[in-house]
Amino acid sequence: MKTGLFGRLNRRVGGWLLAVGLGLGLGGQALASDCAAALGAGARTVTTPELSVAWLPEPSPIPRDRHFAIRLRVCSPQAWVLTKVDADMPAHRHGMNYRAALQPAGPGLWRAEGLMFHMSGRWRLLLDVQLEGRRLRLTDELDLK
Ligand SMILES: [Cu+2]
Repeated sequence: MKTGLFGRLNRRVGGWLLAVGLGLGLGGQALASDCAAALGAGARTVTTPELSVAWLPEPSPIPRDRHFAIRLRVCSPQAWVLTKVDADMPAHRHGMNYRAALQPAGPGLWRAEGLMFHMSGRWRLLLDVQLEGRRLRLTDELDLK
């Protein structure tokens, strides 16, 4: 069991290092910025070697203690599907008090509704994607005032 866990962690770390390397390259930046541009000003992007996910909260910036939605776009040559949007506060070891509802909103587009960040501090957005049985979790962190 332990070797399996460490194996997965090692692969994840390797993937992140590769993602950082690509992100520094012009190609990775172009892919990420194209992906975000389609969502509008203020969109953020999470990039891995295989895909980018751009996301834009509505309203933006994210309000504290109020429901908000997120428009998301998955950019990849492959047909990755967004399967779940969630968030937590790693430093506090808790998640949201609400479960986000996720709906397709066009080719490569999704909309998550019903999120709420109920306190100030560092939140981590959790984006689960799937491609033919392979699953990846992408994360993005932001500070909420
Ligand atoms: Cu907290």
